[in-house]
Amino acid sequence: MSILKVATKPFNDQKPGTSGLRKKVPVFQQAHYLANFVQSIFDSIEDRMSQTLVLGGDGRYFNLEAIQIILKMAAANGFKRVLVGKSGILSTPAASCVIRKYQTDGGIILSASHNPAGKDGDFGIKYNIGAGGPAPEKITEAIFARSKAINEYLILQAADVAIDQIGEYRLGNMVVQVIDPVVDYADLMETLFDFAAIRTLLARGFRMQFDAMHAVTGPYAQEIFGNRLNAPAGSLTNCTPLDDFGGGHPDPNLTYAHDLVESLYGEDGPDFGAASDGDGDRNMILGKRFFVTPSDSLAVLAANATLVPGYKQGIAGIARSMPTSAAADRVAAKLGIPCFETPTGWKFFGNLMDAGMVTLCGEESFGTGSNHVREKDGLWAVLFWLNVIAVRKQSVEDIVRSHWQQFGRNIYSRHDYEAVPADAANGVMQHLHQSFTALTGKTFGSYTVNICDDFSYTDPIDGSISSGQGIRIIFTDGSRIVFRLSGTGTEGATLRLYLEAYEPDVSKQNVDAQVALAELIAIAQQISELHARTGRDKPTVIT
Ligand code: VG1
Ligand code: CO
Repeated sequence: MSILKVATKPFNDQKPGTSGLRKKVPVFQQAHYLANFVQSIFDSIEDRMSQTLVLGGDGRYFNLEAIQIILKMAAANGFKRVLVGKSGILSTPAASCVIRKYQTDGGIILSASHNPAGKDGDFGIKYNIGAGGPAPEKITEAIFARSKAINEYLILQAADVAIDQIGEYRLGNMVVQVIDPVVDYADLMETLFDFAAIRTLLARGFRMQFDAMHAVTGPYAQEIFGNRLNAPAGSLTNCTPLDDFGGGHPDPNLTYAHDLVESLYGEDGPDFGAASDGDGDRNMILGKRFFVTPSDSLAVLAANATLVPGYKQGIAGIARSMPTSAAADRVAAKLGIPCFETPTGWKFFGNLMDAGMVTLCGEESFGTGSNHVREKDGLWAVLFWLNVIAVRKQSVEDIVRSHWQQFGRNIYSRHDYEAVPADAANGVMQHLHQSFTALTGKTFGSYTVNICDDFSYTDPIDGSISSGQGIRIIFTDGSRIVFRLSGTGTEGATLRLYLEAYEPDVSKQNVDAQVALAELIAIAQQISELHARTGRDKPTVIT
C-alpha cells in the first residue's frame, strides 16, 4: 500500500460556522473538496503522528464515502488508530462520550445536524478536541487559514475497510477499530439517572413517545428505552436511521416534528413526548398538550438537578448562549451559583466545563447538556426529564407551571427567516448597527430601550475574545430583542429574531407566547425594517 501525495488547489469557502463546515452534498462531492478540509484539520493538529481519533457521523447521505476517504487520509498522515462507530454511525454526544471514555486525542464528526439530508441535502464535518468538545475558535480559524493555502494532501492507496463488523482492521500502519458506541453511551446514561425509578414510572402506565425522526438516535433509543427501561412497544417511532432521514427535516421543533406534536395534542395522547435531531444532540420536550421551551427546560432541569443521582451533590454553575432566555439565570441566582452568558454554539461551553465552573449548559435552539460529555445531548435531556417526573410524580405541565410560579415566566420565542438573500440580511444587521445611538433611551409603547450592543464575549479561562455575536436590544424591564445571522445554513442567509419578556404575575402567565410577545414583535419589525429590506412579511419557522 502506498501513500499518494495528491496535488490540489484551495477552495475559498471552507470557513467553519457555528458547528463545523456545512455545505450541500454536491459541494462536498467535488473532487478534493472533502480531502482539502480533512488535510487542513490534520495540518492544524500538532504531533498528529501516533494520535488516536474517533470517527463517525449521523448516517446521512455521503457519510460512508466520506468515512473511507478520511480513514485512508488518517493512515497516510501517520495516525496510530481510529475508532469508528459501527457502520460509520455515531451520534454527536456519543462521539464526545467515546473520545472521553477512551481518552483519544480528538475526533471527526460527520453531520449537518438538523439540516435535511439526501443527495441534494446538506453534509457537514467538524473536528472535536481531546476533551470531547467542538474545537475552539482558535483551532477552527487555523483550519480555515490552512484550507486557503493548501496545495497537497496525503491519502493511502488501499481498499475500503469493512466497517459494518465490530473488530480491528489494519490500514497501512494504522489500526481501524470498529466499535459499538450505543453500549458505551447507554452505560454512561445509567451512571447519571435512576433507571429503576424511570422503569417503575413506565411500568405504572405513564405513557411516553420518542420520535427519532429516522435519524441517528434510533438505535440508542431502542437500547435505552426499549431494552434497559422496558418502555412498552409503540413508545418509540421512526427509529430506523435512513440516509435521507425519510425525506424529513430532523429538527425537533413544533413545525418539523409535527407527527409527534399531533399525537401529544390529540385525543388520549401520551403523557410525555420527545424528539431529537439528525445527529442526536438536540431535544424537544412535550407534555400532554404542552410544549416546554428549551430555555425553560434548562431552567427546570437546573432547579431540579439534585433529584437526579448524577447531580445530587448540586451543580457548580450554569451557562447559556446569549439568545437563550434568562430563565436559567433566575435559578442560578436562587441557588447562589454563577451563570455565564456565552456566544451561540456549544464550543463556548467547553472551557467553562473543563474548569469545573459550570455543570449544566443550554441553548434556546433545543440544546441542553452537562459536563458528562462536551456536546449537547438529546437523549440525556429526555432521561433527565423522565427522572425528574418519576421523582416528583407530576405532569410536565405541572412541573413547568410550578417553576413559573416560583421564578416568574420568561416568555420566549424565536422567529427564523430562512434563505434570505445575503445582501438583504446583511442590510438589516447593518441598519440595526447604525441605529444603536438613536435607539438608546427611546420609548416604544410600554418599552424603553436601555442598552443596544453587538454581543462580545471574553472567555474567562483563556481570555479569547469573540465579537459580533448578535445584536441585543435590551429594554429597561429586562425584556429583549436579539438579531443574529445563522452560522449553520447552506442557502442564502438565515436571519434569527429572538424575543423575550418577563412575566412574574402568575395570573398572566397562562398566555400564548406569540400573543404576549406581539408588542415586542412589532417593535422588532419597526426598528429592523425587516419586511421592507427582505420582502418577508412572516417568519419561515417560529419556535
Ligand atoms: C444553530 C443554533 C445554535 C446551535 C447550532 C448547532 O446555530 O442556533 O444554538 O449551537 O445550530 O446545533 P445557528 O448559527 O444556525 O444559529 V446542531 O444541533 O446543528 O449541532
Ligand atoms: Co444537532
